[in-house]
Amino acid sequence: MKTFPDHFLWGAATSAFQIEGATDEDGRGPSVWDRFTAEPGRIRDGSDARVACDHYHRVDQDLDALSWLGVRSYRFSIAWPRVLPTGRGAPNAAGLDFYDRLVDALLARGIEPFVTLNHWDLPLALHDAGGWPARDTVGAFVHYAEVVMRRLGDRVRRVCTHNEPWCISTLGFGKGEHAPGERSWPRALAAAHHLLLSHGHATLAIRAIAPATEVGIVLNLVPTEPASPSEADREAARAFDGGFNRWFLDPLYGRGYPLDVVFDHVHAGHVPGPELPFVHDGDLRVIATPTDYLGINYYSRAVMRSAVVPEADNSPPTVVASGDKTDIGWEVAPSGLHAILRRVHAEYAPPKLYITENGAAYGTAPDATGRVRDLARQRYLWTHFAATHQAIADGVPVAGFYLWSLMDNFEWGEGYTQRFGIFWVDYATQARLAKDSAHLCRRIIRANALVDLEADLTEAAA
Ligand code: IFM
Repeated sequence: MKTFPDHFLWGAATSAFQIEGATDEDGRGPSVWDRFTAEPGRIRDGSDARVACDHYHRVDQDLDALSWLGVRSYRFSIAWPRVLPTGRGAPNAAGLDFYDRLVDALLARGIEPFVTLNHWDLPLALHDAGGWPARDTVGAFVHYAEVVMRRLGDRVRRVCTHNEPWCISTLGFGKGEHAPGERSWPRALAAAHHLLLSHGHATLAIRAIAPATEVGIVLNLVPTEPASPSEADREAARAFDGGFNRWFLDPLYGRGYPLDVVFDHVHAGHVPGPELPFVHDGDLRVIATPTDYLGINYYSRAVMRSAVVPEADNSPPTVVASGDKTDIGWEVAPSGLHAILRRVHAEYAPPKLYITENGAAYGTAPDATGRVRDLARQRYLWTHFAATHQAIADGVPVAGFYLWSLMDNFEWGEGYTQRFGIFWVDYATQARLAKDSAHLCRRIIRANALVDLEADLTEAAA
């Protein structure tokens, strides 16, 4: 059997806005996503996250699910507007208390908390004062990081500054698909820079408060290849890889912004010249502050053909993808996970890597017996575990794997139409139900090894 390293950190992941609900309880302020979901036409099924999975009132039940699963760690995000309702100033005691209790409850169960500070729910007041395109938001984020770490830093050993800055900047400000729904490349680029800059400053601030805590950032990375060896397809792949992956990896690892992509933006009229107007002296040094790990969220790859302009969605434009796709339209490509892990290790060498998210959207519902036979998700996860195992065998220092997601939840612009959970959520009753994939993960986590999938499926079917 293929075993994983001792102390491999098996985990499950969620984010506050996607599961908590209770958006106007206990002093929580509004976030940019509360406003976005209230705007007609923004969310595919017209839904919002005011209730979501009602996790705020069902924490114990969800912690029971984590204990049953046997994970060693739980990655969750803190809602900035719950802690600082207007983004600045004095903390809301009830908000901090909620996460304090969550951390203690996890530790009491032997589960390590992995805290994400920013999983997209920027306090609305901060957005209205300029938001991520404004440099002032950098200081506000550092203040928020300090408030959280002063309270939780004695118990939280892993913290992440931002989740997927590409989504916040590109989907939020460039393509208009996520909050705040703008379509302005100059503002998207400024937002991306301020996210990175605030990551660097917050990393330093967190270290000063909690020196024993691992600090890092989480990027969604998409391995990219040309559809053919033609020069045009290779150029399309270069541009996509540059905007999606290198725009974030290069500055984080001390190389500054990739010049080829800067010139793409100059050529497109997004910035006036090779000098990016929002970059001040010293910024790049701060952004490149060394971190303890890089978190990688992996879902799919991109195969680029020149005639197709990468279009707006959270998925990579797998323009010539053959084979299976998940319900959300993303190609199933476990080889891409192996490829991106190897590449990041070879080219950027973070001291440690976590797969901070991986999972698949399939709508498989409970059958007449109440069982969720989500075979496709089981195959998806198993093949991605296998790709991870191979990368570790190749020498990539992958220290953990977090399933996305613990339970079905509010999938941003897709509303509740996409189910990523290994637990089914019945939104009418808020009942949770372990899918077959949850049972498979439980066996794999217990064995700390890749069980034989086909034998496992036969056994489970018997
Ligand atoms: O649900 C999201 C999550 O919030 C961020 N990473 C990708 C997931 C699936 O789209």
